[in-house]
Amino acid sequence: MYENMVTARHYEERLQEEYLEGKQPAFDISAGPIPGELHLAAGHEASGAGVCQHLRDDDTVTAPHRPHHIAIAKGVDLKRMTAEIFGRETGLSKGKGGHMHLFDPEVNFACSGIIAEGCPPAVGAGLAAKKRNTDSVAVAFLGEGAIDQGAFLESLNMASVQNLPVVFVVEDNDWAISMPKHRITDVANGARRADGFDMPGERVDADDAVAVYEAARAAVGRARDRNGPSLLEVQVHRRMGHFMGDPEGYRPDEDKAAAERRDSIERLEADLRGHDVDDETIDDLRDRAHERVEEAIEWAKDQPEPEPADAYEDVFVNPASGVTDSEPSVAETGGDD
Ligand SMILES: Cc1ncc(C[n+]2csc(CCOP(=O)(O)OP(=O)(O)O)c2C)c(N)n1
Ligand SMILES: [Mg+2]
Repeated sequence: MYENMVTARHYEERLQEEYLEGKQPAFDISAGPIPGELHLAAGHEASGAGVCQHLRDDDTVTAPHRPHHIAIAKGVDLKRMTAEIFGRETGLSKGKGGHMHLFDPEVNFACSGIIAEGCPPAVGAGLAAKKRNTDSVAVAFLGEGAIDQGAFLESLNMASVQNLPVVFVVEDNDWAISMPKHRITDVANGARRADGFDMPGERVDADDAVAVYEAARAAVGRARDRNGPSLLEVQVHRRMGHFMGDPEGYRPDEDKAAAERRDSIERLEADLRGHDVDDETIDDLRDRAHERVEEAIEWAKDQPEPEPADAYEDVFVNPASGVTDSEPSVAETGGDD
């Protein structure tokens, strides 16, 4: 988990440097090697690592617009993910998705810039696992700013009433762009929402990555054992602006300073030392993480850019092309659910 979290943090530090190239002095979002928005997840690492540690490649994960730490923890190909972020042809989506739309079918990972959008597909993956009688599970990550979306609440209900192997993970960083959590809900402990759907709910602090790991073990285990869905709310910290270039004028200095003080990576490192893990081992883990990041970034920057003529390829689908006469309809199969 430590290596994983250090990889995610270093990856974003490096992306930040690359992103800023050519964008200043007057911030030009379309300039530089990574054009467009970039939402960094520094301070969220323990959530991705603690949860995904329990997952296999055949388990599904959907993530929101702040996805890097989750994608890394799920085992998404780091080189192809980086090429995607740099808009290169060999990227996961041939450079057409960008950092909010990473998609890796090898490890069943997808993310979206539409908040709470990942919840219904995760429920679909859970339903597929149930119907196919496999023991795979699905996890939907979302931010606390998305908890009043119908897509989230309807997904909780569907997962509950169908007893599906789905875990919903709310990453509560107290902010939805410039909107503090207390202005969107009176329920400070979001895990209590689980009660309304008769499923277990737990709130855990990401300061302690091992506590996230333990809570996730219970939730993922429940799903894998076919005992139904769970809701996990993880208190994380947004160490950065909402997106790169966000001047954060709305945010009290002390709030940001507190986020910087509460670093789950430092704490996990201290825990490891407390368990007699020596400096050399910690340095090795860190070096390995840094090397992997450098390799991925170097590789991605060397990749070709897509041909402008291919801009529309794989983007639009002829709605008629996927439908065949032999495809049985739900009515024909009778679908028991
Ligand atoms: C359906 C929808 N509405 C609005 C937006 C615009 N939007 C992008 S991020 C965001 C706030 C997200 O906050 P949160 O879910 O807490 O995630 P965080 O950015 O804090 O990780 C909003 C409203 C969107 N992407 N999708
Ligand atoms: Mg938030």
